[in-house]
Amino acid sequence: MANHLIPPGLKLARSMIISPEMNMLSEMVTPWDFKEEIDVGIIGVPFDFNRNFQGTGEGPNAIREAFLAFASRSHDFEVDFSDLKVRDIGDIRMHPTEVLTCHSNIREGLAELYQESPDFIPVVIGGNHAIAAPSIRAFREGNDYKRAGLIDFDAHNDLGDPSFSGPTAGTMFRQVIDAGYIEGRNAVQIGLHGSLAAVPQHEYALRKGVREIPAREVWRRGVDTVMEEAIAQASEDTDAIYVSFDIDAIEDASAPGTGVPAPGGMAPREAIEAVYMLGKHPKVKALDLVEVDPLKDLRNITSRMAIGLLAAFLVGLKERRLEHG
Ligand SMILES: [Mn+2]
Repeated sequence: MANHLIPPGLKLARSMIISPEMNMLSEMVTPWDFKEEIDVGIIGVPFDFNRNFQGTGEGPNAIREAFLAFASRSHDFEVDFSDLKVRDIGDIRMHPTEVLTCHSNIREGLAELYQESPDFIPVVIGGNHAIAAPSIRAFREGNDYKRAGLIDFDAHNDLGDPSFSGPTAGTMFRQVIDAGYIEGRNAVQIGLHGSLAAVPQHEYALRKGVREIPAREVWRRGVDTVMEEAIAQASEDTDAIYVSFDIDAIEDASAPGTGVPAPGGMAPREAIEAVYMLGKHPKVKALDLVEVDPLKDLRNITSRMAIGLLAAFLVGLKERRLEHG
């Protein structure tokens, strides 16, 4: 097992829906033996250091539990992705007190996986959004992409100045843009909404060429149109796209279990369609799903939303495999 990786924090129990007619995700997503060639590897990052109380460290296990209610065929897309090999790689080991040790474990653990493993698409499950910085650094350092794009779904810019608050869940995109891992003109933020917008962060986005697509623009112009534009911008002169999905991009009522919710976000249907399009696109090489906080959740709505997104991504990926191999 690679450095800083420990076995999954939760082994999936057998689903209560036991039927030979259904291929439940809980049966399909088994632990990885680190040898088999796989399509998707799920990596838990139970990181939740923040100045206020959070339960995002419980996110990976809550999402693993939510697998129990899903099967591999999508009614909406009329696609069965049961022949994709999706494996649970395990969790990145966290340090109980040292934030920066957690960050370097994420960066080194993921970079090592990228370097040593055959091609697979990592789905990194947080954890709070701060993990996107070490995850993107690893994505760049562990692969030989010349340039990479970023598509981020979020209620907020997360482009705060780290010299004020450090490597938090509000500064990580500025960290990776300033460090040259992503060029601003290849970064797109989708689903921004509500009135919790910091003016200097918006100005930074304008200065660096980061495209902002508010949730309002998604419903007014349509998800297909804005996603085509987002993919075009993240693809221009790049050979890979990293997708980061902060669950707070979605309307509060459909994702209540998160730290900084705001009303008026993307509709679940729009988010599902967007992630499906990204699963289908050959340049998309990594996905993170962050900010699910089961301690704030209601009836696991938010964990199920996360699986809904993951399932749509897998549907897209299945279609990508059919088209491009
Ligand atoms: Mn965020």
